[in-house]
Amino acid sequence: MPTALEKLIIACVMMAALLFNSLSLLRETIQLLLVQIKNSVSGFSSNSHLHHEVVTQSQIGDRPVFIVGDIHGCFDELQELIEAGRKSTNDRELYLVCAGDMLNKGPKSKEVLDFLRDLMQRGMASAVRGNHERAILNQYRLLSGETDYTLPKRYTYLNEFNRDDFAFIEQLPYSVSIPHLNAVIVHAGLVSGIPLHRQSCEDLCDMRNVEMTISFPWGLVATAHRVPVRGVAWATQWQGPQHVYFGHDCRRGLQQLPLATGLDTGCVYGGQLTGVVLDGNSESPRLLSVDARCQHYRGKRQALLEEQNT
Ligand SMILES: [Mn+2]
Repeated sequence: MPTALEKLIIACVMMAALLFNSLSLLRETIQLLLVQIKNSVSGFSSNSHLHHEVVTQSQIGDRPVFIVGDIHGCFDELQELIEAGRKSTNDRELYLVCAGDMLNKGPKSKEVLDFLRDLMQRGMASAVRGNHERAILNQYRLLSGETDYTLPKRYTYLNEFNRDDFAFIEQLPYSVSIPHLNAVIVHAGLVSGIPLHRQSCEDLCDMRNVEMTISFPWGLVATAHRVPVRGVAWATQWQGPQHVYFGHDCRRGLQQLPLATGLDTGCVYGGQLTGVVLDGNSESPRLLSVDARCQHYRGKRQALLEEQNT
């Protein structure tokens, strides 16, 4: 028979376990609510299935998947990279997946859009949206809302876009999952430990870092940051189970981690356009890059450095 003291200890342990469980449940509920509030404030609908596309094995068939980083209107480099991808697979047809920021900054955004839409209509490609697609949609909203709205200089090329073009951008998902390859593609990043449908759409588009803090009574809490001043590169904290392929972080360039691959190698700034071939038959993913034809766009930071050097 347990003594009174032992009974008290058992009761205390059980109470603590109950309290811990309730707190975990409460934390999860609050997290979900916060994401929903964040998403709805940013104008995202609560239909998470619209945001997260799943591409099945039967859709892809035996085609190798070719995931390409930030294109930013670099149409010629994209064509060259796809050609290199085909050659590397003995001229097999590829299933293209773009990791966001396909448009803006570079010289041929309209050509990239038309090319991708054509591939998608033929079931040969998928793409996620990046922060630049989001910026284009913001411009479109302003354009359709205000009669005398003038596009800022860097967006004047959107005058060539028609309603269907914007509708195409609007339907792009925030993530593409390919379960049979254990792969998920997002533009910017993911917070480890949170299921896809509970992630903030905004963070998927523009996070770079994640900061882990311990707070009472929630325990370890992860916060995503767009500006990489606080925390560390999110990919270094990613625990899986899927391998994440992403873009958005050209300052860090090519990132090769056990469960995450960063593909933005700054083509539009005169760097390279990079893609990775995932072939269900072959052992390891194959990285391919082509050089930019020229420096299509000068980033703010780049311009500052050049000024300091002259
Ligand atoms: Mn981006």
